[in-house]
Amino acid sequence: MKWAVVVDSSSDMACMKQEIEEAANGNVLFESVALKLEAGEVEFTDDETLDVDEMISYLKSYSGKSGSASPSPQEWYDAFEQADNVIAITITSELSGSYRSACAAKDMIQEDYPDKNIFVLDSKSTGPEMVLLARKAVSFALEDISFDEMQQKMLKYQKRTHLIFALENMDNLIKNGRVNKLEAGVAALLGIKILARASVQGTLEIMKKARGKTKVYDKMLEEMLDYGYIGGHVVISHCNNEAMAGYLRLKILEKYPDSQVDIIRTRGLCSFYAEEKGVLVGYERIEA
Ligand code: X90
Repeated sequence: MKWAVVVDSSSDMACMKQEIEEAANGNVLFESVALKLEAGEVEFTDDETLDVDEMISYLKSYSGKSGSASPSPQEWYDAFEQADNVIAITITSELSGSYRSACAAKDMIQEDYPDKNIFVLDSKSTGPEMVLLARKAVSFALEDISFDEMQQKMLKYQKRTHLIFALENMDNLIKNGRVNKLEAGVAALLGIKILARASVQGTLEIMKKARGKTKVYDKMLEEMLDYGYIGGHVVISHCNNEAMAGYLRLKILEKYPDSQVDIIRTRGLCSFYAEEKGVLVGYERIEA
């Protein structure tokens, strides 16, 4: 196998292996490497076998300490070993050790297999923006481009992809130190939704706070348009919020009827941090 595209499970892609490999006619290998969620003695592995609803209801009934863990270098290594050319796409290195783990795995592989090429891309983001990046990497791999071209093209494409999200609850982000407590604090008040985005550096940047059922999603679309969205691909990932994901999709299609808007469900990691009703949107901007 010439190319492998490997993501971590923060991309919500753990169940997409078959679909992606079939669409690529078996010419590209796809793997998702799992992060883990821990609640006391119980551990959830964010792979294709995880029952996300069961995890969410367990966490609802559990009041102790909970957290997450990035994949080990060995887990990345096992995926990297399967191809000659590999592109790995990780959750932002600002919030997780996943990128560092993948880089350690790359060093191990290059000791053992000096001829393999591994490119580890820090998405500076997560969730649906990683879906856009991974899909693009698969399509470049099918063009049979060189390893250097893959790196250049992906870094160029990454400049055009973006992540914006609306959250109703930031408890797990705050408790695990992934967001500034003072900044987020007011979100704890009932009925307030937070609009935030992945900053250029890959940190969580709070933009607005809004009340009301649809207001935050209207603002989200306004921000997307301000930021250069003119009808490219959009991937919406939601945690039990089909209604608002659908609402947003409709609004985008009203404005740009030809755009492709896919809706997927958050899996383990993003369900844990984005929490019930969280909606994450990855989109493409105009060419810089
Ligand atoms: O290594 C680990 O334990 C994983 C830690 C991940 C922490 C943040 C996950 C966020 C998931 C919620 C909002 C998106 C924030 C993106 C900012 C760049 C989804």
